[in-house]
Amino acid sequence: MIGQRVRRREDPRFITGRGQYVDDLALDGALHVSFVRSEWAHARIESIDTSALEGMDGVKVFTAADLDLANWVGMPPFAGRMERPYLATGKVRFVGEIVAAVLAEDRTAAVDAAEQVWAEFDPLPAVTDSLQAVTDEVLLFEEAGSNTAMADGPEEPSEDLFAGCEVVATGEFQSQRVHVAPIEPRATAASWEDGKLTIWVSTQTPHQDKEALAGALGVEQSQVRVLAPDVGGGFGGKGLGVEDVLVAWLARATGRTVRWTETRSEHMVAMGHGRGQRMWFQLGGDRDGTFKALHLRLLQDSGAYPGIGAILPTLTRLMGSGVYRIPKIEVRFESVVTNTTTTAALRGAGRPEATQVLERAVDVFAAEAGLDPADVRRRNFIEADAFPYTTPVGATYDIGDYRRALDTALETAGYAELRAEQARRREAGDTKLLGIGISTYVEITNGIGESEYGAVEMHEDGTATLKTGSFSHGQGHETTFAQIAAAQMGIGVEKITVIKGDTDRVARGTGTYGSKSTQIGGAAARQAANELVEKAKELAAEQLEADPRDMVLDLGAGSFHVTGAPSPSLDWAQLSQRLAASGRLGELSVETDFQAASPTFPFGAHVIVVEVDTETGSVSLHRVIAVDDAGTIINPMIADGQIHGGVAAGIAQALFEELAFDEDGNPQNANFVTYCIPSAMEFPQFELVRIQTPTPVNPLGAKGIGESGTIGSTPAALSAVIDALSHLGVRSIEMPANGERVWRAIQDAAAARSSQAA
Ligand code: MCN
Repeated sequence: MIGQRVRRREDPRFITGRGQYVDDLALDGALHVSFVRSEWAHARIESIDTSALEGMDGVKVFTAADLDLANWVGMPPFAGRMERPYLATGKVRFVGEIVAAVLAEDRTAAVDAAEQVWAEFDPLPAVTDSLQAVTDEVLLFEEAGSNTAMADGPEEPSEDLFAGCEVVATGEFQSQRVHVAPIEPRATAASWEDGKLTIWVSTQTPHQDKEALAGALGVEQSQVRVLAPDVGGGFGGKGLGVEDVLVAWLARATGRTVRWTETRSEHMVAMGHGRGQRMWFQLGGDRDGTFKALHLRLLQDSGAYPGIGAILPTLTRLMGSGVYRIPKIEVRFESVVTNTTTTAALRGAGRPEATQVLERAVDVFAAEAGLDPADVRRRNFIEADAFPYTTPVGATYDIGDYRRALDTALETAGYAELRAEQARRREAGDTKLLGIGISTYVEITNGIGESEYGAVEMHEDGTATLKTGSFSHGQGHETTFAQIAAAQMGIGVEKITVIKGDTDRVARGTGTYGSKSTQIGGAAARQAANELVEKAKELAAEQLEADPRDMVLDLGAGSFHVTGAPSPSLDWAQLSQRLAASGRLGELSVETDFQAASPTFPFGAHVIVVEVDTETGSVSLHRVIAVDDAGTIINPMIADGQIHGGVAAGIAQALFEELAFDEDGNPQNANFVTYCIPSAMEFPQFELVRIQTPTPVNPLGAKGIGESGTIGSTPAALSAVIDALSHLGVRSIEMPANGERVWRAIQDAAAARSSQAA
């Protein structure tokens, strides 16, 4: 079962339109909420006039004055300093902040009524850039006295950090703000019955949401049931939001079921954005390519109300050494608030930024030392016999073979031939130049070494239910977790139903983020299945009047017998039926928690080849080679799908996507007409090569795969564009590197060449 390309069991449901998302729920008599959102990025609220709604049939309106909720706190360190009122009070701090909630009997009536709310604002200067925010000239939270939400590390490198370095490569790098963009925007519905809240949320973390909801609403956790039905993607961005709490509160206040489904353009300003980190690097070493010291300065744009986005630089710092042996590393980070949508987690969350800046630094170093970028990487790899390896920034890598990953990628790419083709085109004066980008990465999954819940129970017909505290919102756990349990129990995958996302049916859980589900949720499923097998052996021994110590499970047949004597035997169904007959079937169930010993560190190497049209700046992808190591692979088909999605998302940041704001803080492209999400049309067939270095950290040997593609691909794609133009003198291009920006880089380099010649 482990390592088999079992087809995703959830797909027939999705493909035939039978998925059940929150917005599909038939909730008779529900009120619809429409949020009135600020069109100002930074302004004092002078007044909110709702009088036009008076007398409108079935319409109710709520402003901050009506609420009895304490403020929303994005993360504990920001409590008391930078909190968000659920409905704006005093001032608004970003375009999209909620000013009022309007309820009506149907969705269109709610939207129409919301348009009749009139608020007067007194505009304030907007802080739209982290560089501007850090000056503190305009403050978002006057009482906090600073726009800095969080900062750590020495401001300047130690005096002797680069002592003895023959080369110090320096540069600036911008990991621009991008959208999470799941296919399903957020949607929530809530109703109260006998003091108990039932809330349906499009989320990744049902159990954490239950705890947070209980806290926010001032009720016991037992008074909250969170149900997450099918979720159309989360990519790190879906968890409990202010809107979800408001919907629950409004349902309580009105005594009615209340529901909300985000529109796409609302979603683009209201759900947390990803990335938004500006970085400066100094990488020092010797002319032969050996690294000696690294300094990073990270400036995170947290958006208006700091939350998880503000603490992500700690992960960037943690992964600051990458796959390289760098004796000395110093990192300074600051997270600042700006008058923009709050930043949050997006596939990779803090780790892509580390790989992006480090791989850029390595390329610049290689160029300055006059060395091949692949050779520089090889010279500095942490070698395969060095694990476990602790970096100067405090990460202890479990296991890796970085050299093998790069060699495999370059061999698959045909590196020497690609370089020859690149040279041929340059010499021929071709206007379609070839660029080859290399990236090697290591990332961290199950970052804080969490535990996860798993339970298995047998039914009379020999089928089983597997309950997990992980949550699948596209990853395919219904298939892979069933594979894991089936492998231990010797029954077919189709006999195991995976239950998740219902806090009344699944006792506890942490949800899904940080690509941790397989290594802890999957490991919990395995542990539960194993414990069930042990219980079943005892119960079968009792039935067969044998010594439990002699009982074995024949995994091929899924039946229990005495060792060396295949008959008599009892298969799972027979055993279950016998136990059910005596009212003892309940004994065939197990609940357990798997505690991981530590995080795991998946790694890989990506090679991306692009063609750059020097006349237009247009970039097209020529080849994408991805070598990713996530240890033991449970289902190669699903793992490939994860890499495909991840690689596409990573390349999208490098070449296509960017959320832009004007100087007043107005989003410039908050819809799918102007925000450039690439489609399958833009991508070549991905060439995936798998290597498997099982981790010693869990019995499955599995590390996470959900984010690796994103982390490895962005630097390779950007580097390929710069590489194509390096002989023209182009040294750096900001992301997304495509079209006008590339064309300008070519023109600027030409101008610099001619002014040098003059
Ligand atoms: N898998 C495997 N072998 C491994 C590791 C994983 O077969 N060694 C399989 C798993 O069993 C699972 C899938 O690959 O079916 C992803 O597993 P894992 O790497 O454990 O990641 P999670 O399940 O915890 O998913 C989280 C991860 C994250 S953090 C983001 S962001 C992301 C991603 O997954 N968001 C996604 N992939 C996504 N895929 C879809 N379709 N939608 C999202 O929102």
